[in-house]
Amino acid sequence: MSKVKKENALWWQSAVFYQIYPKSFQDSNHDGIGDINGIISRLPYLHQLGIDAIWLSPIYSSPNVDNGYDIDNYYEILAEFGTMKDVEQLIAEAKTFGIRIVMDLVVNHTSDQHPWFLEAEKGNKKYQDYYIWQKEPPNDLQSFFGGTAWTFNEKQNRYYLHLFSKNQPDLNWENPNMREDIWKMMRFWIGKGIGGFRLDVIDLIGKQPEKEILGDGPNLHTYLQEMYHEALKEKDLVTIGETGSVTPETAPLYTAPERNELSMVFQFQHMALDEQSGHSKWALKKLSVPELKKVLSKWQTALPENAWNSLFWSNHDQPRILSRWGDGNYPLESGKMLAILLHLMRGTPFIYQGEEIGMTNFPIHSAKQIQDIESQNFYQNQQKTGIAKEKIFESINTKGRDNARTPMQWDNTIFGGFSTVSPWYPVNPNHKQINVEANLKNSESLFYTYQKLILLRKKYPIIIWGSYELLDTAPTIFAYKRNYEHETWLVCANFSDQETFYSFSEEPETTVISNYNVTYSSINNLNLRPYETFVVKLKP
Ligand code: TEU
Ligand code: CA
Repeated sequence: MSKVKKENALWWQSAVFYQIYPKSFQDSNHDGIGDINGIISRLPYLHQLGIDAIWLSPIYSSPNVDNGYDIDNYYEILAEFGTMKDVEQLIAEAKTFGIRIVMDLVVNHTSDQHPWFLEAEKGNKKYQDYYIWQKEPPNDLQSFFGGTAWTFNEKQNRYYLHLFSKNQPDLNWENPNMREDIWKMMRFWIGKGIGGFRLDVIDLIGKQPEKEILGDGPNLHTYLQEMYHEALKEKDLVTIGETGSVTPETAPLYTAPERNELSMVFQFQHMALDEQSGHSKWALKKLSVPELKKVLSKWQTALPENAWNSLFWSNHDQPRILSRWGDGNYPLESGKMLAILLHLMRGTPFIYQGEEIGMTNFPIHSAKQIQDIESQNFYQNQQKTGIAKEKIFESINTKGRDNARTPMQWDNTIFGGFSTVSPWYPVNPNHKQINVEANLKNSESLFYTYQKLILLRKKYPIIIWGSYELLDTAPTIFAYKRNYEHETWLVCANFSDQETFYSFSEEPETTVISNYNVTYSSINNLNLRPYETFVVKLKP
């Protein structure tokens, strides 16, 4: 197996990405809704953090049934977010900070208000073939948001497929005219100087719904190769595929460079570890640390040398990682532990807005507070089957997507510095303590750990290129080695609120980073405190 060399690095292999959920990042015009100018005003902050690229969740024109993941015009910006001029300015100003803008490409489906669907409904033959229709539902395929995936359309007197809400009809990827329209749209955005695309549920585009084949359909990779040749190949772009169905075995099909498909994928196997297997995400289960070690390590080692992957704890669909797998009694220690464990791995790290300052879940107590369509549907369906309210709220508060979507907490003022008026969704009351300003003032804060981790990645190629080996330790000790050009680093985390004894036989040379501010002169006979985590370079 040939070793990948740092000389051949592509920009996105040494980069750290930051995801922005525009609606909740920064309001600039006092309407309680985040916007593009708000993002521009916060570029210096992102530059201080040290990130290289922003994945921008959708900002296109949208009826907002699924907060922008239902697009009715790919060429227009949602008015409440700003204008195309603002976006051009964002791309240009970000560039002055060395930050690239990565757009969210949502092409598995459109909004039912997209002119293509409206034309299809009217009987326009060309556009009918842009969607997936059936006289009768061929099966009882379920939508990811609950309920049937086949909805009857009165005007057409037949059923159409929607794997998400009924207002998000699935596009028919078998239609070459439809694909040509997508390539054209992608070229339009590439022409604006963006850094690339995050491709929403892209593993679904090869689906064969009649056969209930969704992810990984037979033509999936043909379409991705066509996309590369028709839209991507001339520019040095990053493409990150959101692929819920990907396994370490199928990942190289998307990411092996010679296949000319995508740069990397998001895998979700670690995100499923706190749900009961075979059930939905709402069926809660406690995380097992040994399982987490196993899954993450498998992704570190199973990919061929030339395939690449992403690293993440959170995004706009997931609960806050600190509330999920951190510990409220040790927010700083456990938050730093999670950050160090992930950022010392091989792959491109993604930070979700607010993760770097320790934002947490938002407690929902009434149905009125549920904003997200997935949680709303879940709530209604559960109510119908007579499940106790407390149980429903427990699931929603643990796993609901609203947790990640509360406004960014900039300071301790009434609306958290996000807006001067009452925001579209309440700011988490803990913004009085947890906010950017407080983080920046305190040199021991989580922010500075993230900042340091990003700097370390820039400085030490071992983090980017080193091989990975999970160490066989105590169950709750997550320890691994990275090795590169005769140098070995050891990463060790006590993933537990219990003091844990562990002894390594190796000798440390220097301490790279730690969450208890310790310099480790020996790693024999350690009594590791709750969540104690360190990275040391070993003596050769
Ligand atoms: O999410 C894909 C997806 O499968 C989600 O339904 C995911 O399973 C769920 O959110 C986990 O709770 C993408 C986007 O990231 C999401 O925001 C969109 O709602 C969805 O696609 C449809 O575009
Ligand atoms: Ca605004």
